[in-house]
Amino acid sequence: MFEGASNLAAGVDKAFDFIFYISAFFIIGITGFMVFILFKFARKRHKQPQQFRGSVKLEVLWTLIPTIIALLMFYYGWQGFKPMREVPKGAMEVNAIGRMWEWEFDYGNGKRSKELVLPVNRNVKLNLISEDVNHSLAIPAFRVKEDVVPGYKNYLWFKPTKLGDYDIYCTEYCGLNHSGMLSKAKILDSAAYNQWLAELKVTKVLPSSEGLALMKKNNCLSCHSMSGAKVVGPPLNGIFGKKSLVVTSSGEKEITIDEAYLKRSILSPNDEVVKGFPAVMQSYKGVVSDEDIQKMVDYLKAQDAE
Ligand SMILES: [Cu+2]
Repeated sequence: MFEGASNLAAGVDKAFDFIFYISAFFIIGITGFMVFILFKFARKRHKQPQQFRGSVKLEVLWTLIPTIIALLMFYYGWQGFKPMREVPKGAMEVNAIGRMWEWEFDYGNGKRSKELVLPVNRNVKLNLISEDVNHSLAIPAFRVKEDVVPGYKNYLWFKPTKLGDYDIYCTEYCGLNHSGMLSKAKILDSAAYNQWLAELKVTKVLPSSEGLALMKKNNCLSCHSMSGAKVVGPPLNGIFGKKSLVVTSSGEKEITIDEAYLKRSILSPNDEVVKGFPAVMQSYKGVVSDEDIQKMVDYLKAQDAE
């Protein structure tokens, strides 16, 4: 296995190596023994095969030995796993946000980046937050992987021990572009990290995520992405104020996406459908209150300011 780059790597590698070598020993041993037996006890002409009854000695051995091996596997696995759930005091905290289909890392005070940048030799706790569906954050070089589940507070921690760039994957199938949900962990020395953080621009903090919560509640995000990806309907991020070609019953026309258009699109969605998308959305008239619609529209409006 490639070399680990965190304090947790040694424990994981030990368990992995133990299981790997035991497995290799038995697959070679059993196959070899089987081939040997095939030749040694091949049927000979005019000879009756010998008959056996059970053997207590053999049965005790083939129960005891595998039990001991399995318990040892558990022991090494547990030893590697236990420290992963015990976050040391004073660890720096970063929010790791998963959404269809990208990772974003939040260092506090509105500072966010798409790559995880960290100082070497410092304990880091990642708070795992999902904005939509189940994801899983995996950084193989650090030997860490944890599920990122909406509404559930999960975390992982590690101490990067080597400078360099390491791959980040999503390892829970989360839809169309799951395999493209990639990022990098960049480990810098502490001076370079401090400089990077100081130069990182503050992303506009959005006024309220209430609108987003309402959009989730009403299943808007089942068909519309907030990442620019095309799902069933057009993506909803950064659209406010933009021009768009729509199809109406009397032909195509160009409209500006303003508050009025967004509201019309919720109440009578099939009157003006963005070109290239099917007219399949249900009306939310009477389903969502005017007040809630306003909150969702406000949220979409704020999304434009980046
Ligand atoms: Cu994912």
